[in-house]
Amino acid sequence: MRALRDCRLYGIIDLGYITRVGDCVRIAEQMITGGVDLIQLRGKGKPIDELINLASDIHEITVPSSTPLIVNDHAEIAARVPVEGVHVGQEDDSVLVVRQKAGRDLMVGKSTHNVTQARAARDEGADYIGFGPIFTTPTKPDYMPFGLSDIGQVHLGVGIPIFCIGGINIDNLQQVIDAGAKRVVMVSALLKAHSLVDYARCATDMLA
Ligand code: 3NM
Repeated sequence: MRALRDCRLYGIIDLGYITRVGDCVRIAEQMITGGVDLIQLRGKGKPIDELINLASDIHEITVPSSTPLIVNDHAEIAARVPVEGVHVGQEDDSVLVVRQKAGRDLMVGKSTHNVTQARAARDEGADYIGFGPIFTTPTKPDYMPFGLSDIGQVHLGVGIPIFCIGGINIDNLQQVIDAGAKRVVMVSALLKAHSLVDYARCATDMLA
């Protein structure tokens, strides 16, 4: 499996953007072809059983390409499907509880929204953090973006991989990189792209 330190572009298959759930495997394939390093399955409000089946189908194609598959929120999925990790938010289970529920020592990522939370997530044992929202995002419209200003600071002291997130697309990616980011998450930009493969290739080239 690809190590986190080698991951630059993180793609999220967010079911909120996908009209046919049956498209998820094809989308994962396109992400892999385009060079996405790490994939998350996110299905807010979807039944766990549906997410278990989807995670299992997607995992069959992520494994041969050594692409880690992370599931959002539910450690219960990781107890049933051998995905590589679980991602949690500030209001969700602690890193320890995630590993207990999953019953194994898998990767755990945590969403953080300021530098203090970023350090706390590291101290709690998170393997990586999301850091955002950098820009206004259609995926989480109620979140107040904080811009580029803290990206430099969070990269100084946290010591685990940091994925900047929130409203990032090809048009603003260079600004995010210039502010100090090495890794980013893209959700809507990738899922709405005319060609997901070409879009992802362009982003991975910029992050290389
Ligand atoms: N988490 P897009 S922002 C899922 O700041 C998520 O923690 C965020 O989607 C955070 O790339 C976000 O479409 C949405 O803006 C990112």
